[in-house]
Amino acid sequence: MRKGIVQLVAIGVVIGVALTLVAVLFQWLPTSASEEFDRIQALYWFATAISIVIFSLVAAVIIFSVWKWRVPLDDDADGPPIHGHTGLEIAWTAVPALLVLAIGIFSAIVLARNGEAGNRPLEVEALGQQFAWKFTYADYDDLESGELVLPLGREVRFTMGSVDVIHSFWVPNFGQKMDAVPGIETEILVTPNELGDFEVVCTELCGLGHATMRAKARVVEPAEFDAWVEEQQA
Ligand SMILES: [Cu+2]
Repeated sequence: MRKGIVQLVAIGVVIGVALTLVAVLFQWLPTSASEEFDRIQALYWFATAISIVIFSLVAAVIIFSVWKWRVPLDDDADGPPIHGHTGLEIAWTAVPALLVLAIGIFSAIVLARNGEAGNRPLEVEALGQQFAWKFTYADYDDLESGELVLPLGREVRFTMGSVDVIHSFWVPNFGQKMDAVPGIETEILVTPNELGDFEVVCTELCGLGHATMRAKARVVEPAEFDAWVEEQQA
């Protein structure tokens, strides 16, 4: 019995370590460049850690059972009668319920925080048209730009619109994505927290030129942003 438990745990640990390596050594998600994506990634790792533990446990029990309790091919006898185990059944119902609840609460918090517009976000309208994006800065005399330039650390509220078909605004590194639908105003919040060049991608098949519907997103220091605005307005 004692030896069996040690073997079972050992199998579980080996599976858990292998899965952890697969989760950590490969880059599954784009590098985060926004506060919103940081929260989403925290949630992702929380759910992944829980999944690894549960999967390792279940797989270890299955492998151990197949290894220890396999009957010979010609054994047609009935197995021993099993009458269940109330404690075990309560545990395997309660524990997953609590884990799902924890993931649900964590998700609700992330969703609420990511949808919370702060004090005075920078307003940017992202207008989709086959096959380009146009960005309009309402706070700066409706300055228009084909390039998306954003100041570091300032919350941005994107308002999406489309003049023809459905498009979808997505910057993979911001972790936020929203459809741009003709006749409907949709919005999304992004707080860039990394400097650099990123890509704006249309992620809704919108016609023959869909694959080319891309724009550059550039996150710069606030001072550099002000200089850019001045230069554009001049
Ligand atoms: Cu498009």
